[in-house]
Amino acid sequence: MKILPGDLLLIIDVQNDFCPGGALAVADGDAVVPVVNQLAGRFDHVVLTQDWHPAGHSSFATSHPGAAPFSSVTMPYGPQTLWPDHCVQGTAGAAFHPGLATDRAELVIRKGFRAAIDSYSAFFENDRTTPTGLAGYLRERGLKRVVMAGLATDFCVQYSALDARRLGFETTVVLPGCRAIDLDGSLASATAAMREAGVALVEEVA
Ligand code: VGL
Ligand code: ZN
Repeated sequence: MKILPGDLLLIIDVQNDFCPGGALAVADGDAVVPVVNQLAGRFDHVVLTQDWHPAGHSSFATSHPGAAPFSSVTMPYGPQTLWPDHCVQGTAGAAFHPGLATDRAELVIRKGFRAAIDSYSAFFENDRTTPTGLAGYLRERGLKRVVMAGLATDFCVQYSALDARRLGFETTVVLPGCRAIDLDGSLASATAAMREAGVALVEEVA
């Protein structure tokens, strides 16, 4: 993969709760750590996202009496999957994986920090309209391409990649640096949707 000075590496949610042993563990999630670390050393610009929910967040099944984790509800902004409690602000589960090389990151975008709305994408909350500011950051700095990896392929990576395309950025997802939750075929539909939207899916890191 050729990397240019105007490229930004966006590392999505490489946090303890998404790794084996975590509250919302993604199978083999920690396998992305060496891949993203190697990538981070090759980019001039590295940005991290961190899922960062208040206790009692509305995306937690425990906030909806009788609702099971991984079921879906309708929120004022649209459908929302309900998750086990995860990435609660300040907890060990919300911390970055201890092996993640964070030193070269110039910005950390925290998302999902408002109780009433979730945020999968690094660019918009789940209403698809409330911005995080990342698009402005990229534009002000003249960065043209976003290269992504992290967790989970079919949720936060997919939403970030589709939004990046919608905003007009060249977008690449490095699949060996991603792992999926894969709920009811969500990995296959995410891959298809990203390809359809013009996201470049890279199968090899080198
Ligand atoms: C994520 C579900 C809930 C993700 C975050 O990082 O993909 N998935 N919160
Ligand atoms: Zn979350």
